[in-house]
Amino acid sequence: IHPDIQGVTLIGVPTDVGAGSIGARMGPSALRVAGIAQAIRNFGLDVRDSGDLHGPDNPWEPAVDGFRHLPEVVRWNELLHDAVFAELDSGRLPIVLGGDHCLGIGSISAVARHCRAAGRKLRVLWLDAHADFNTAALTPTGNVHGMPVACLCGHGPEALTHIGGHVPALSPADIRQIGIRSVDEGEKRFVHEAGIEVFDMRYIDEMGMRHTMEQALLDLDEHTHLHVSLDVDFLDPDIAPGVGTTVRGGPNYREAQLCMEMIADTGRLASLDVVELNPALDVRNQTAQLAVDLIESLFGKSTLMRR
Ligand code: 5AB
Ligand code: MN
Ligand code: MN
Ligand code: MN
Repeated sequence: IHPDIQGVTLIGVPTDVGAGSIGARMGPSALRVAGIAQAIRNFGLDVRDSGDLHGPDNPWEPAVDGFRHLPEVVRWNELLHDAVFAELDSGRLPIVLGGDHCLGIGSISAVARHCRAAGRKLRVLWLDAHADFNTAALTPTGNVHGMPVACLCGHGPEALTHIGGHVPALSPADIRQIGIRSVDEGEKRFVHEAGIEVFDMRYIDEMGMRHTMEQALLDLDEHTHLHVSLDVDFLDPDIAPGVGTTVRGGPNYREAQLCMEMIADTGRLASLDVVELNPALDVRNQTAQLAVDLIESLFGKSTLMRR
């Protein structure tokens, strides 16, 4: 992790207002049951669990003007933005326990705002089966968990794009997407147009996870804040069934571990989202346990002493 970090704060965000199925609201509990706090404490870090944020219920309504539950999505993200910004401001590494991936808007807009104020460069690693670059016009579902990257890049409703105070919160050049294997037709064109660097599964198949991560982590320096947004559906559904939107053909256990280990080696991790875990679809909490196992690697757990 980043050498300036004073401690780690867990922020539970029990909602699925942005998702296409309910259950991600139980994600924070499942991660706690899988022992996330103790796993990080084992590195000698000060870990504070700030409990859960309290936001609106999921009304489970159809889309209005291309969005499902927009007011509720906005509210949860405003709350999360403030919580993440406060933790970064006090020198701590926030871990967002989602909740669905619409929460990337509140979390990463706060990270971007912090980086602007602190004069840090920002690199966002978006680990996901999906590009999450839909807009109201492009979305086939209206679910805002398919839109956070577009919103962060300034394409979305004002109430979501301006949460961090600066529009756009991010430039496509700040983002690297890894593990992508399901992108909608219009979304595909828009990702290309925006110029986001995408390491899709074909790239990983052909080049390997090692080369992929070397490319995604290129040009980090001592001033870089590294944010990881881990959508659990990044992982192959054979090892991670507890997600609402499974897509076959994701990274296997060893590939995912290597990905985390190479991020750890940079020593630049400064914030993290763990999202889209849906315990209602899981088997004996195995997906939550796997997420905790991977987070241990992300924080530097390795088999042998490393030089
Ligand atoms: B996730 C889909 N592209 O927009 C859409 O899990 C799926 O945060 C989005 O990556 C998946 O609804 C969102 C079909
Ligand atoms: Mn996602
Ligand atoms: Mn996804
Ligand atoms: Mn999903």
